[in-house]
Amino acid sequence: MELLDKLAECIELGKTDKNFPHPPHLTGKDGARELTNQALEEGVHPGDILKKSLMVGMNRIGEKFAEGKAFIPNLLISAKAMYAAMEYLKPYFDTGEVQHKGKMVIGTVAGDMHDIGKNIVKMVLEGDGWKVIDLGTNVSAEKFLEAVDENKSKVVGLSALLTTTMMNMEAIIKTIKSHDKSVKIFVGGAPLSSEYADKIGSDGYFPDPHGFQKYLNNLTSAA
Ligand code: B12
Repeated sequence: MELLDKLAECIELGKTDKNFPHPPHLTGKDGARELTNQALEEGVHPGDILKKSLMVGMNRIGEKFAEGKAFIPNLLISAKAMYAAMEYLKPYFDTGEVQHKGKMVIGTVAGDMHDIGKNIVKMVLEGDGWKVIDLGTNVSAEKFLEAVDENKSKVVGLSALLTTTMMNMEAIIKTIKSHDKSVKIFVGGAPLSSEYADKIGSDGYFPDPHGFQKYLNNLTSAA
């Protein structure tokens, strides 16, 4: 089996490292940590590891969950394996740049605990020289507003993974915009779309961090 396929399987099945006892058929075999390290050593591009392997594994477990073939503990161990792999990728996204291009506030909206995607966006932007103020998960409109004020940030990123919690984005956008119209607010997360982003008054939707990063770099006023 190809290295990236093996790694995707480890994410899907939640095999964090060699010593992790689950799943039984992979006992004693390399896990997400070892395989990510090996892929990097073999010169596989970190972006490819993320897109062609880690996210593939995450999507597979998500599909199984949707079909009733996997359960919450499965999602949790997959998330744990994903984080173990991301630790190895982080230095590659980190340019060590001291001068910040600008700053932004990011968070997963109220009611939502999913943070893997939001953390990837943060990792990519930080690696590109942005200062990212991460408010974590389950973030209320008031908390977003407070952070925008405190940090004098003109850019905000909202993440949501649930069709129920993406509804909370509109109120958050309204709260921030009614306080300061010039703050640009972008949204992302699997259930979002450009149409929905427009409807709730956001300044844009990006399905992945790289398009977002490109766009932000043109927004010089955010610095
Ligand atoms: C892992 C996971 C969990 C973990 C989360 C762990 C964690 N620390 O994040 C746990 C177990 C906690 C969990 C819980 C639940 N989950 Co869940 N979960 C998932 C799963 C499998 C993967 C999500 C993920 O991390 N994807 C990988 C990341 C990298 O992708 P991403 O988040 O989309 O992010 C990318 C882009 O969207 C974008 N992006 C993301 N945010 C932003 C923000 C900005 C500003 C920008 C520009 C871009 C951007 O960039 C990222 C990188 O490319 C998905 C299935 C799936 N395939 O998505 C279900 C899924 C999201 N969960 C689901 C459900 C139902 C739940 C629960 C309600 C289950 C329950 N009955 O309790 C709870 C809800 C808890 C809560 N209140 O939030 C459903 C949602 C259905 C829906 N339509 O609403 C899904 C789709 C599974 C399914 N198919 O049914 N879950």
